[in-house]
Amino acid sequence: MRKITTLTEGWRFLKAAIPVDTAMAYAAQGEAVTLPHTWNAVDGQDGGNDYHRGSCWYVRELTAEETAGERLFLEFGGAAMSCDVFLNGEQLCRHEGGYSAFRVELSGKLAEKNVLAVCVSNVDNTTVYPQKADFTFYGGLYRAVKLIAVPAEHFELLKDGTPGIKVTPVVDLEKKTATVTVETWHNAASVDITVNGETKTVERSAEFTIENVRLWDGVDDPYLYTATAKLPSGDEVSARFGCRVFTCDPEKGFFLNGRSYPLRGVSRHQDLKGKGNALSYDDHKADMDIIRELGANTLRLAHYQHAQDFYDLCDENGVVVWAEIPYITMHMHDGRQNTLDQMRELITQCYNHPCIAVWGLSNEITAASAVNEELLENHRALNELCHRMDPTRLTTMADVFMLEIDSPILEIPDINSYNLYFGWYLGELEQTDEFFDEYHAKYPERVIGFSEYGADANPAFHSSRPEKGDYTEEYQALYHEHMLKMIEARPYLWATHVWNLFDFAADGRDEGGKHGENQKGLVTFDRALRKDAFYLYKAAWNKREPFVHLCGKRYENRCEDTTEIKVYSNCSEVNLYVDGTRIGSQTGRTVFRFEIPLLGEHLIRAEADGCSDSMVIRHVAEPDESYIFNKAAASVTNWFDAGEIDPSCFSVSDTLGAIRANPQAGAIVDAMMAKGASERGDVADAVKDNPALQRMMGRMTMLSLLKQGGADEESIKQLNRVLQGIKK
Ligand code: GCB
Repeated sequence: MRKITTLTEGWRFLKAAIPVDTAMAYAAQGEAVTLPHTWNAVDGQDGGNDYHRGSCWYVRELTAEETAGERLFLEFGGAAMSCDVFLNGEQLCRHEGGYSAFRVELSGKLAEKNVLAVCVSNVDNTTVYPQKADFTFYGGLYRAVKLIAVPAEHFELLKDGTPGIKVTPVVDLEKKTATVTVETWHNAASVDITVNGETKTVERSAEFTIENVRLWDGVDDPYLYTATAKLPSGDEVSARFGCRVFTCDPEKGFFLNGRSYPLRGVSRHQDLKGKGNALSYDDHKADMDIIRELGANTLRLAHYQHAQDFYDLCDENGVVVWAEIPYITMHMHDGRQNTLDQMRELITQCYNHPCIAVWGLSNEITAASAVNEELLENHRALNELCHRMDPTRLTTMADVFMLEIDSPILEIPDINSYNLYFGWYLGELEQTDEFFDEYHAKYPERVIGFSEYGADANPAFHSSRPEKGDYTEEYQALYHEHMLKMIEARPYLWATHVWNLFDFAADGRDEGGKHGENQKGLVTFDRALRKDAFYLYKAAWNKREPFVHLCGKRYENRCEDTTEIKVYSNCSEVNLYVDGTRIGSQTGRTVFRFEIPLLGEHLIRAEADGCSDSMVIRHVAEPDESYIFNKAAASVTNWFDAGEIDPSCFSVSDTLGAIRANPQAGAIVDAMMAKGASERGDVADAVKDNPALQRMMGRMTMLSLLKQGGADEESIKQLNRVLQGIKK
């Protein structure tokens, strides 16, 4: 029998990079903490990019009885980012990588009274990923630590945090059977393996056939089987598994069990306001409930290995998962081994989860690194490792928008995906459509997906004329309306993932009225508020029960005489009532728009298929200033709309490409941009040398580019005056 004790209580935390002896001597003066714990729950979320990155200690007494013939191990569910474990002052192990589990043996090392001292570090370095990304790299013992006692004959515990059992189901859809291979690792002479009521006694591995197999069929029926392995000593492990077939077609997209099953969903970071990454099972479960409500059938679990509890929840709820390691943004010359270690652990620890469809090799790795032989070799090594360890799954990669589509790196993983933020950071919404059309036309035989897209929104900000960069809830909703249509028109996209389901901690960010948050979430960081865009996807994806949602509930004070009322619903007909009177109905799909006169305060109610939603809005004389984040930019918009522009001459409303096509106008703009770049000391050469970026900027309006670059109103007006002097 295996005895497992979770070491939750009794820890002392010392926020100091001190030697082990000092940590042990001063432990009593440390802060009493319970696990899971991170030291960045507050400073990692409040902006300033100044959260504590260093080495800290967790110390506690360990009174473990070592029974004769037993072996004792410690299991760390996650220690971010690197960890040194000491027992009574002696170092037992070092583990590098903050997101995978590891174990260490204690047998024969225990005294009567013991001190366990664990040094955890999230200090920046050049060998352990991640080092460059926007999310907070929380430090801490943020997952469970367990003491495991097993008999002398037991399943392997040490090798890469293995569960000791590996289950590979291969399904024959025509015959409705599954051949299930169960492999085990242990030090006994034989093992009893049981699958579906049948037990086989073998040395290491056994094969089973399941007739009339019940498939793991995505969100509709995620049926799970269990394989159990038991040694004569009584040590036992088990793994749930699912019988399913994943395939991808370059023209038709993703298939589950032989039927078309477009993967449409979101990404998730594992953190929460006030808690950092130290989440409880209930926190994970609450997130999964939101995902179920949304109706997503896929999750990209970014940008690292998530908690086993969460992969379990995905198994149980039929959510198809993209799993990945934090090989992100910037390749590190000395980080190669760490990428391989993290991938080996990810696959070893997560192999049995039926939810996982693909292994992600890297994310936007060319954002800050050149595509050179070293980078290619690292990717080839990772790709080969994945295929060697797991021939049943595909590999993929999340590519940054400026990675040329003919880059050799795209040929390494089995399938690809792009992160595109046209319509947010740079470029216009439509450039997304054009990008995929061009890619698909050029490489019709390649499988391509959309691994990230999103726009930040602070639900305090509102506008009736939303535009890129205004952080309004309305712009985020419009952005996603465009993307939803774009996606629905391109069934070849094997998977699409909104970035992100939840706002998350990015301590280096300070934008959109909040410090330390990336606000691209469809739901706020504390999970308390679903932004309007959440309901757009719910309307498109959740087929389970009818619902109707009125957009703009937080946009109460409006100064227009006629206002748009927008409704998201999964029903085909929506009725609208103003102050109790039905003013009309619309039939359609997902998005329903009404125009109503705004005279005073009105009670608006939308009804569809027996459900309803209501809100109060009112007419005000002046715009409500509290709704505007960037007041300067908003005034440029107003000025720009005033009709001061002569369309027969150039202006800031022309695209950079059109302006550059005219030698005189082009020279003025180029000189101005070069000056701006040198003043900012920015990566002008990188931009000049990047054809994809150049093409993309060429399609943007000058106004959009200037606003993006933070130009003030006066310089925009000045350039416009100059351009207006040049005939087209
Ligand atoms: C990306 C990154 C992601 C960021 C996101 C953003 O491309 O992969 O980690 O959070 O952009 O919001 O800028």
